[in-house]
Amino acid sequence: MGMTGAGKSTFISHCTQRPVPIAGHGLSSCTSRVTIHTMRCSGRTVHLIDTPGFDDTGRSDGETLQELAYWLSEAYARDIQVSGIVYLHRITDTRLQGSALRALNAFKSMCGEGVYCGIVIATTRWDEVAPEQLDATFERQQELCKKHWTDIIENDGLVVELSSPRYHALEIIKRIVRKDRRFVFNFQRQLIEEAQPLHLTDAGKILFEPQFGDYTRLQNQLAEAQNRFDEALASKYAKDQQDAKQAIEQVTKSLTPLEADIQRMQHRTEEIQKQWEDKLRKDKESLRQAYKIKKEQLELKKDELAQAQSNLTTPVRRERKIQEEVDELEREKGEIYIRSRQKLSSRSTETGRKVKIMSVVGTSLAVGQLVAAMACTVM
Ligand SMILES: Nc1nc2c(ncn2[C@@H]2O[C@H](COP(=O)(O)OP(=O)(O)OP(=O)(O)O)[C@@H](O)[C@H]2O)c(=O)[nH]1
Ligand SMILES: [Mg+2]
Repeated sequence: MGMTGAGKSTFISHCTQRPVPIAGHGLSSCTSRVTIHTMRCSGRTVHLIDTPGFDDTGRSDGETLQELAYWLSEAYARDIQVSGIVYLHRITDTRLQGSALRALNAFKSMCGEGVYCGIVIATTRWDEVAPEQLDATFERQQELCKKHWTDIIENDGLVVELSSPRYHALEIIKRIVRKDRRFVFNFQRQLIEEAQPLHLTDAGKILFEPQFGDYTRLQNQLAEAQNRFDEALASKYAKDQQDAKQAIEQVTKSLTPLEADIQRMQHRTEEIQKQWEDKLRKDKESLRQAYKIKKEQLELKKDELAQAQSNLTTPVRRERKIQEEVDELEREKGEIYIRSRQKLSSRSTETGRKVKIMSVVGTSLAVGQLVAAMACTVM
């Protein structure tokens, strides 16, 4: 877990030795961001779950928390527990305040103190620290440990510098495997056992505090503007009417997107599950379409290449260019295929929630094999 851009996907890529998937190629249309990546470590199969980060410009925190709620409640319903949490933090960020601090506090509340011992805070971007800034950067990390991470450290959580990213990433995974623990998040208990809507969970309260503040303020402004408009109507004074109307329009413009977010936060688990299963189905379809299109493009390009090769007058340069295009299409098609296998699938709706299986598709295993693997290694 961690803020957007902290290095979560890169961390996973160090572990699995696969490239970080690039957005685009029909993948950008996917709403869901949680992906599963499988690796072997110390003779065990390890499933790494990549999560979206808060404070993403392309998406509200409400949607991100909702996706995490979906994934965590699905896992809880199936008795699948997390063995460890890696929280990524960019050490080059000079300040921890505002939305970043709120996201950290929401993360801590999501875990709950009982899970702190399973947290490894991994600091990234050490390669960007100039030698003359190293001391100051270590000091900053110490300050973070004292000020913001103390509770995690006091409860046996760990802070690791990813200065040799691949080596340290693997060491972290080895430690988690060695400890062989299973955790239930505070967030999971609140969502499922206490049936709390998102905004009343501890994490939701922290994360949405500013939105609720803005919402109340805008609603008051709207009521005020509405009163002014009514008064202007009664006085029949055209300029006042015009001004009040403009104020109403302006407030409504800011209020509408907030309202959608607020509504999302008030959802309970069953609604979230229904919505996300629907989104996953749509994602699956859009990936299937993207794969189909890429395959057709590839076949056409291959035909073009065969024709160019059989035609003796084709310049070598042209033939090479078409070959490059074929290679690129092959790569893109392969990427879509891998990506579709890293997605949570919507199989859960087809199989029913009572069956204790994990509704995921792994990177290198068939669904059946992965389900068996999850049953053995994660439960
Ligand atoms: N120099 C440097 N760049 C890094 C490091 N870790 C990640 N990056 C880069 O930072 C950018 C963001 O990294 P990601 O791994 O995609 O970040 P993320 O946490 O998955 O971000 P979201 O998926 O948006 O939540 C990428 O361009 C990475 O190459 C690091 O240790 N050093
Ligand atoms: Mg990522």
